[in-house]
Amino acid sequence: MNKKIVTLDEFIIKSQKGHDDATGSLSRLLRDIGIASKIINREVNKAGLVNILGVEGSENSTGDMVQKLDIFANEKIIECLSMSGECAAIVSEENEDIIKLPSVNGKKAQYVLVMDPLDGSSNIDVNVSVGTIFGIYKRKSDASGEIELEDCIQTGLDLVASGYVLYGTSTILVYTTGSGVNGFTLDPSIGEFCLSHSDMKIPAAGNYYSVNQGYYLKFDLEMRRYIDHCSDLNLRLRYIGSMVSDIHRILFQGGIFLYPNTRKYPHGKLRLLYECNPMAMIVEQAGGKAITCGLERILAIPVTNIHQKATIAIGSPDMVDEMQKFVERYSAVNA
Ligand code: AHM
Repeated sequence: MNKKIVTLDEFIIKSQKGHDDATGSLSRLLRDIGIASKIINREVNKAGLVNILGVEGSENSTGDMVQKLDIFANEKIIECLSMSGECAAIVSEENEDIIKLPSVNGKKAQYVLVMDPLDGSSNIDVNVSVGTIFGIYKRKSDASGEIELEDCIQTGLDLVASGYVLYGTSTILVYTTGSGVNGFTLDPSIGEFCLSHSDMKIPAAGNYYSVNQGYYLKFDLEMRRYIDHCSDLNLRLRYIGSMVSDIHRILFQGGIFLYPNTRKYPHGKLRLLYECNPMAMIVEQAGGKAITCGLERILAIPVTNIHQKATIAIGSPDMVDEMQKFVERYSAVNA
């Protein structure tokens, strides 16, 4: 007998019953993100056919070359979230400043979205998977007033929801509202995200490690020693150059993803607010760990700037713990 299909919308409404979000506004916000993801998926799948490939030529707020699909994805999410009036503001990797959304029908929006609309953008032109990363905060300031910076620079521990969409061999949306992690695969024949992975749990350890080996000589001693250890264990190196794709594999099969500091990126390359924190919430909810290469818990790092960067080691708990031991043993700080 065929298993009953549970769509993302049905799942969100059903899980809302377990939350104090009686107004349904978080549910509507999550559904808006699902809609935007379907639109982005359609364009990602035909990017080679329409004129949205190639480098736009501009640089984004953190100095990366912007691909046209980045801009398309950014604009679609902003457009979709502007319609329901549930979101008061958006922080995006593609925008230097906070995007304040106008009120809809006088509604006092309670939520702020932080996002990387298209992560792994260097992969777009070569048909390698990319993803959308998002996090949702409840605003701290009074909903009748202007959005304030404090509404947007909350620590990861204050996230009410986070998720990602991976546009790969299939398109999967994975999210958490703090009570476990669930995955929904897009069924193009009905245009719905359908529950495909319930209550996802990361293996305690795995056979994969994911790091840009090309920077090996630029890493600190403790990171080089840990990477040597992974190699000595004959772990398999898998690095796609898209954080969402690399961490998605690790979430399913176990392993560790590392983006340490280098001379080029002394504080790491990945952004804390809309890349590291949402992925850390998901991995922790699935039983994993996420720390900086300086051993701070990612979700607890104070956020002072919306484009702040962080180093990251994220994945299976036993492997993150082992990496921590290498840092404690070889770090110059402890020498
Ligand atoms: P992007 O926002 O320009 O795509 O940069 C983020 C990406 C991550 O998805 C990925 O993990 C990392 O950059 C790869 O960086 P590198 O090419 O330095 O290894």
